[in-house]
Amino acid sequence: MTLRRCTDGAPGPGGLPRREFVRRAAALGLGAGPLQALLAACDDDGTDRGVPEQLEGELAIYNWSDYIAEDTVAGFEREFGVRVTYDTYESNEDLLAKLQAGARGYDLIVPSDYTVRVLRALDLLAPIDRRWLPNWGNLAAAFLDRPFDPGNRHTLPYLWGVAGLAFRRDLVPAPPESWGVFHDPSLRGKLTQLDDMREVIGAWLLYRGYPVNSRDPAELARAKADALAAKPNLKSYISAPVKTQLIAGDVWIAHLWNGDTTQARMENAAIDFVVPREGGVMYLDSLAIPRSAPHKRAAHEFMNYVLRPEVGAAIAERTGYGSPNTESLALQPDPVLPPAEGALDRYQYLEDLGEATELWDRIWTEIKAG
Ligand code: SPD
Repeated sequence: MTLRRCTDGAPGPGGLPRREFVRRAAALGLGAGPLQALLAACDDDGTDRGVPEQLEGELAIYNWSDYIAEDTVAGFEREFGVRVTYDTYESNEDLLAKLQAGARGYDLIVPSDYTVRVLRALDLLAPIDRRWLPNWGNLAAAFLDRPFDPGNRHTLPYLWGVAGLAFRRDLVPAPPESWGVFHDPSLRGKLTQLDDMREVIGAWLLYRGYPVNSRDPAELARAKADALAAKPNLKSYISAPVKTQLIAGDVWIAHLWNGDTTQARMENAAIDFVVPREGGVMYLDSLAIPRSAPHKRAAHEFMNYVLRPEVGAAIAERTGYGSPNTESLALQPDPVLPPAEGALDRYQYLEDLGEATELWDRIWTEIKAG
């Protein structure tokens, strides 16, 4: 059993020396408030206890909304006798804010690629113990060993997807082709963009042919101007919950992820999805265990459960996203497959912005207030 002190020599979360923790947090653009919360993120008695042998009776999951099959949790509870509490969020920034505010009861979270990098840099994730994951071998190599977590020491690939445009084929005058569709005044009030800083500013950067992770103030100023020019046409910034408005026809074109669009299409066959010609954002979301998780053994058991072919397939089927599990893909009648080699250059991954996070935060606040 690993016993790692959090409090020796007044260190920060996860046993990092306090000065080193503050240095890394500042490099990530975190201000004084979040820093204080993170400095309080050790276990109550100041230790990280590793993974116990004994399966705990509880598990707290914090996941994106609409990102699991109906019976995944119930099946796990029944089989393992573990009581699960389940909360949802709508963006990586919501997840980060919650953890930064000192939330400590979660055992499993589902951060995206760039957010994993931020959480790892702050030493807020517990290492994964493969001893408890005999189903690990079901994962396709293409989804492992990504730059945000070399060697998958802290994450297990869960689902992948892309951001683009969901639209009502029967209501729009013509299928959208460009992120610039949000500038069309004839569609005023029928358009939404994701309530997600990285996706919205990222989309406007793509529109101008800039890198989606730009740190260049001039490029970011251009993206801000484009976002503000689109704003009068938007009904709102809204993420997954926009599905009901698309289904009802109150929204005709929504900046959305492919899987959520598929879920909406299950209710209304006139809903379609396109990646604009300027390109889209691709992502990989992963299961991870916060260092402060009280039930690490149950968290590992759930991870291993999700890795079962039939459980992973049910999740991918229900959510409409791509599974990184080879055995699950084999069970799906019409699985979402990664773009072909030649089409991959249409997509970019979001990366940790480091010190530029502050600038992006400021621009996003100004866009929302504008
Ligand atoms: N309904 C939940 C969809 C989850 C999407 N993950 C988003 C990645 C953001 N870059």
